[in-house]
Amino acid sequence: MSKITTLDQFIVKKQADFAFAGGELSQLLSSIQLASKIVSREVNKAGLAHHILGSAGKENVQGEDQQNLDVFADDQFIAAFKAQGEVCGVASEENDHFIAFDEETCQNGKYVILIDPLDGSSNIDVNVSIGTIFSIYRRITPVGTKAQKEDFLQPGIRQVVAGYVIYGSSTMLVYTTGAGVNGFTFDLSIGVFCLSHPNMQIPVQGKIYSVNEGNFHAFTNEGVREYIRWCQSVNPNEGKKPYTARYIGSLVADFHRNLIKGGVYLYPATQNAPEGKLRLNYECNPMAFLIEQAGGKATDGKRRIMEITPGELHERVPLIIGSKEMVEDVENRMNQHAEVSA
Ligand code: AHM
Ligand code: MG
Repeated sequence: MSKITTLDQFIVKKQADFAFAGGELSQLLSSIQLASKIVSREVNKAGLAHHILGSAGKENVQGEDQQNLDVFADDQFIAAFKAQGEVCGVASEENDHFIAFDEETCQNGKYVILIDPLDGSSNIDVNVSIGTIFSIYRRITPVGTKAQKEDFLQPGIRQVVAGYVIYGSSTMLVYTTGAGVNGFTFDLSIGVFCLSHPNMQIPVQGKIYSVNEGNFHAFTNEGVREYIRWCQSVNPNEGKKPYTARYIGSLVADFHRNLIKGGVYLYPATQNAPEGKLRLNYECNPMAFLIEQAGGKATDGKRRIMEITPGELHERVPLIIGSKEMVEDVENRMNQHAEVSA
């Protein structure tokens, strides 16, 4: 029998990599594991269970239709964090305001979580990969009190753990504590996440560019269009196109593929979304932490994503993320052009 390392065993082995107590990391990740296994089960059933498809009839804070599974995932993650005591509050894409747990046990928790419980929600109904994205910080306010807004508005460089779960052809959990990136595949037959992608590194150059080209004429920076035109054109020296396009429309899935193969993902500012579409706190920052740990880069075109101090919980930023040289190429082109407003 080949040797298997489970996520729990891995955490124990790597305790020294976590700046704080190893037991805390294992507790935090055990809540994430538990909720993601439940969500994974429901995602897999979604095609069969008709009642779980479609909109829940409510709009979230961004004015988008919520789907039942979004709400389900949100409930599962929040319940798992609450049950366990390390976390004093949660900010989620699905809730307008952060939730500060009332329980005394939770107020003694040292961590806050920012989470997109089910990202890529437009792909739920169509059997396409979706994911959970999470980011964990040490709280700023004193232990034993209720979590406050400032606990949730810290720049990405202060993250202590970040990761995602992808619900794809298999379910995977990928995370970092600032000591590299490791990926674990869920083995359904034994019900555990097993180390399958140790020490993930993104190639410095790749061949994939991922962008919603339907927005081509709406991008507010000409450098972005110039970059896309270059990606589409035949290189006269090589007689072929430099890159190929791959775009799923689920950040987790596009990111995961590019992390493994090398590539660049762009969601720049558009006329309708002059700040970009993706949320700094629970989409861009965790992905930025992961990509930097894997040797890549994340920028909004001007600033390193992880150095931006958030002003709002649901703040949006443009995101260019992936292989280092490809991100720099986009950034250079963007900086040669002024932003054109709508
Ligand atoms: P969501 O949080 O509502 O699912 O939106 C975020 C998603 C990302 O997963 C994805 O990369 C992007 O939105 C796709 O947007 P678009 O459909 O505009 O290309
Ligand atoms: Mg999202």
